[in-house]
Amino acid sequence: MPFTIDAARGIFPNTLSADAVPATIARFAQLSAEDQLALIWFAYLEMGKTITIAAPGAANMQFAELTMNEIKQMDFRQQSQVMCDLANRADTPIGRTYATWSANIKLGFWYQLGQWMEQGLVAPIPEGYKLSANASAVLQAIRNLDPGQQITVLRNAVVDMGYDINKLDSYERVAEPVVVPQEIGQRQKVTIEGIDNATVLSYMNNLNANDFDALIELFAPDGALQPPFQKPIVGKDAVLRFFREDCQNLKLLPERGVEEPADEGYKQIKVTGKVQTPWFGAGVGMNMAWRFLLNPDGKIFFVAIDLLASPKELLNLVR
Ligand code: 45D
Repeated sequence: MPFTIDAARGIFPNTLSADAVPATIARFAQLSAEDQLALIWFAYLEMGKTITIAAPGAANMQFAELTMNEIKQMDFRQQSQVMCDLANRADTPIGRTYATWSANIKLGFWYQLGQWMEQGLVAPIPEGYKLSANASAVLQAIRNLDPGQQITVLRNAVVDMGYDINKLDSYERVAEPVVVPQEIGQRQKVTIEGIDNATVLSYMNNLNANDFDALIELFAPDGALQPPFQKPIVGKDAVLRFFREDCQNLKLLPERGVEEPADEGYKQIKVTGKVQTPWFGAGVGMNMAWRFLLNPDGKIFFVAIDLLASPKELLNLVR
């Protein structure tokens, strides 16, 4: 086999991803739980002035409902404790339940808590709460990011909370049900300047249509997908599970790309463009790159998805 996954990760090495995101998350993780919660609250309020989060669907919220109701019954002191425990990744029953949820269920849970905090049903951040100097600096760093990077920081902060799932002996993952793929007649096809590769075009079109069964057939059996700021997910089963759990209702808006031969009959293709998440719709366009490595059969051996450092990177197609 000419390529390893590790070697494939290095294709198109000039691609500048938004390093400010993991750097900000690392600084955030050093803060006290109280500072973390207050900081997210302030960031969330500020962002809310310019962008709106879509309310999660009921199908999504039902999985968090028992826990949400439990929290609603508590007094303010207990509620604050639950939120701090989540930020501290403490080993508590709620922390363990939270750990089993998909990213979207975790986000829906916090969305609801945020609403209840505003309505006075859940303990608010104390009035006049003063962030530590470090926390203020992290908040300022978030203000300086572009909106696509800001929502990625928020998402990562939420996903990292709760007990560490790897420390649980056995558990069942909880994710929202998979929607039916969009009907063929309803589907729109993307066009990408400089790219006519059928695998890449089908990748975009199938993901946009939530057609994960067709999408996974574009991958080689040992193929891998690397989401932004993560390690590669390897093998068709694991990639399909990721699509079903984490990738529903995305909107991929690829714009341009380059295609060139690689060693031993492989082909490398870089595409740049925008991606929208159902949480923010057209309100936030994230600047993204896809770096594909196709095997000689035209199957995806590797694809990395990167959040780009700046809009300028959309035009960076150098090899
Ligand atoms: O702690 O080609 C309070 C892949 C205060 C698939 C709060 C992809 C207290 C392949 C405010 C209550 C997926 C990789 C908290 C493409 C507190 C592929 C609440 C890319 C936490 C293109 C906070 C997809 C709240 C991408 C409610 C890049 C925060 C998708 C809510 C990116 C934050 C999606 C939300 C992103 C953030 C979504 C809803 C970045 C959502 C972010």
